[in-house]
Amino acid sequence: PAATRRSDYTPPAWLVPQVALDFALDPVATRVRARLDVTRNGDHDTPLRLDGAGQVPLSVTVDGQAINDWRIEGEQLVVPLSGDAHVVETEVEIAPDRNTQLMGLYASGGNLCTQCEAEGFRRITWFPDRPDVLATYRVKMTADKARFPVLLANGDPVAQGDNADGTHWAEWHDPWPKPSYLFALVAGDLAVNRGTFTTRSGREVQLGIWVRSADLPKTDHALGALKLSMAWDERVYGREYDLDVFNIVAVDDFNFGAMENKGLNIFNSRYILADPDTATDYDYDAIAAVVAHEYFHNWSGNRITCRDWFQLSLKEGFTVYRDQGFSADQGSAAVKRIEDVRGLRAAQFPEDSGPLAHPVRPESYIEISNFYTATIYNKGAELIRMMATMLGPQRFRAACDLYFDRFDGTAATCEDFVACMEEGGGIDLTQFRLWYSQAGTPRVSASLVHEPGSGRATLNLAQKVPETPGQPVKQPQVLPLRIRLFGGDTGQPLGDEQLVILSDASASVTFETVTERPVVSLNRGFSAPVIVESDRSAADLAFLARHDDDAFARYEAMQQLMLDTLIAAAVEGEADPRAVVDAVADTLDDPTLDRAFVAEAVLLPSENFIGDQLSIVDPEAIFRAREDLRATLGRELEARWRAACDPALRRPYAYTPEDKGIRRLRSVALGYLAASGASDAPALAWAQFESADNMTDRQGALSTLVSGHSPERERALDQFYTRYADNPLVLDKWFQTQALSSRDDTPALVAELAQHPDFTLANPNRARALVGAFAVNQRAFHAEGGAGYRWLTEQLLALDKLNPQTSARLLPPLGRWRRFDPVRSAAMRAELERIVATPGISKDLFEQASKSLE
Ligand code: HT7
Ligand code: ZN
Repeated sequence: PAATRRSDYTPPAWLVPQVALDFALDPVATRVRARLDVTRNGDHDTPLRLDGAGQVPLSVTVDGQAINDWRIEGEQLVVPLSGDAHVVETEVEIAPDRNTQLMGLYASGGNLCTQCEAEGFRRITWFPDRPDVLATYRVKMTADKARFPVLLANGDPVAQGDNADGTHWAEWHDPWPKPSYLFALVAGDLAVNRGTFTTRSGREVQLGIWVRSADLPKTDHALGALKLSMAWDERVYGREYDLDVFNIVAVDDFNFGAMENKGLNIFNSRYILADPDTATDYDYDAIAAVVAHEYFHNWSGNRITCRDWFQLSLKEGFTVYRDQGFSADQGSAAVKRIEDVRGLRAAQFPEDSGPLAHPVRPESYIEISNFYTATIYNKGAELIRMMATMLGPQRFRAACDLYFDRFDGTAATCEDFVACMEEGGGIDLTQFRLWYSQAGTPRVSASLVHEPGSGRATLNLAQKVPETPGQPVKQPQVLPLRIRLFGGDTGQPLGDEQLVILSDASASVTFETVTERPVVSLNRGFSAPVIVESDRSAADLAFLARHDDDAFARYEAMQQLMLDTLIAAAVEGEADPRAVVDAVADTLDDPTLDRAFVAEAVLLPSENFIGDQLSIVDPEAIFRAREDLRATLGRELEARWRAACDPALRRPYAYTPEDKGIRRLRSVALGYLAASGASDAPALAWAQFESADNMTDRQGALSTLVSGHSPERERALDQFYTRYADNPLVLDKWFQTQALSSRDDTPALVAELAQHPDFTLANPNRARALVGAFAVNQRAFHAEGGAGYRWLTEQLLALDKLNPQTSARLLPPLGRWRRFDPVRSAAMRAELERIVATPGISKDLFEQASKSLE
């Protein structure tokens, strides 16, 4: 398949200022009539080219006359036009109920809905399906009234009526010009949770969360999050909502988390539905974050969209940065930052160091759906964060205002955004732009030299941006590093925090009048998304874990201490756990720390993260080293863990930051007790499981039991399954928890679960719950013999026939083959080769597999 290149961008030859769509909706055969007002863009004699996939035009007319000189070239309908403005009308028939890719118009749970980003609109009708063609849309939908009583589209409703044949119709109009990827409609039997929000200029907005009627009681949290988001965007960014209606619809079958269609967001139901019995604290937080994310797109994405898909991070990186800020403001900002950095390290760092590494603004793609990546989203957000750090809050806000004012109503580029940061912030970002074009995570080495005699301390810094596919040579990047010194004897800060901008390959920073032995706190708040390699001793790290006044840096010191111990144990076979045990004990004992922070700080780095630090990963050695340290911590601090999960301390469920922290620590403590081998651990976990009044405690207990061999394990799994057999989102947890088990027999159990009557690859959530979770279970996936690799490949090939996007997104664990021993490596490669050699695979899967082999 051919690649699309950023350098090939040309403006559209024809614009489409207005569109009218008329849908005769039916799951088996839907008729779509499209009326496009087209205008020539510039002086050229290029014909009109409309994109289409999976449909044949039943008719084509120009200015009301049927024409026959249209032709199909590849996936385009080519219409020769002579004048400068015409009305082009087409009619097509599509089959939503046969659409298993879930792109375009498809059926989910008996309802009809759309997903158009990135290139789904072309599966609905012929159109210049590119983000720089902005049109106003008028949409009429007709459907059977009994089956589809609710008809929704973008914008505001304008008219509706009944027909004599049992059908009804509704017309919607969206006054804001938008690209086709933001088009949406929904037809279904849905109930609504309504609310209102009055904007700061006095517009009353009707809010609606639409779900199947049985799910209505689970929508209050999402509605509340929507109102909070609307108020937050006004307060923090000065951005107000711009329509009279804002609807959200939840569907069970969805390729992603949610979609920001103008005025009609469509969500994966897992990011809407919540009640304490079925959703964990993690789910509640994720719902608020995704609701906020999609809402914030109304400005960062919809009012200002992307010129082309290479600019995807313009909207996604910025919007992630905005939703991270929103979530940080709802609870503990430090814990939120820790979670975000953990997510970045789990998903983006491996991507940036593997065969699929790409810049935040990529240069080419075969299938754009493969580029909705952690690099575009999360690293993109870190780029915005670094600019915000360098500008400071006032200048960053002024620069954002400039961007929103200057580019409102247009399709912009990453360069446009950076230029606004530069102009509005009064700063030169010439070199900073390398962050957009160079892939790879920079490595920073840091070492502090103290001369007690002169009182001078020198911090020597050096950076290296690693080689990545297609980019052998890199230039140094701009790294904003927040740094502070602490006195190693007193624990007191030595001077204020400094923002050091490292822009050369190496540099030194000098501190004067340092009379005490200094300990350096580096990259505080994770101010730059880099890997820091420092020569700080275990004692210094333990010191920072106790004394650093930056909560993130404190967490980071603890993680580094744990990591050093675990790597020594995995590689050399032994390590002294004393420093870790003491630091964990002190953290647990510190009454000034909030429990959510404590729960994060005492958790060991994941097996995958440990593996990411090693050039050759030995999954079994890593697992053993981690289990040994868990067991040691479990035994040595047993009384503390028992206190943290003492049932007597339980209070009735409440979704508050404090209660969330207590619950999180309770499950972490239960895990440590189980690891210690305490004979009553399964009984304690069972008691927590059985008596829980919320899903967080129940799932925490289940996860602990699932990695063991106690009779309580089977009882809990059976009870969980029976209790939630009718709840697909909770059944996903049942599958996922088992796929993440650390038991030896997990590969076999997972293969068995794939035969379970409730398992289906057709539902992306279910496929991700079992297949996706198994592939990131390092020990199980890489178990000797390569059965995990073969099983994943079979699932990917089967899924590819139904839903190429979802299949391609599950492939990356196979692409880590270079990091394993020759036997594993060869087995992984063989599976990638098998995928590439399979006739008829999608370009989605082909791109991921072939690039993983390069
Ligand atoms: N902007 C949305 C992206 C999205 C998507 C991409 C590919 C295929 C299906 C999809 N559904 C939604 C989601 C977001 O970032 O807000
Ligand atoms: Zn987004």
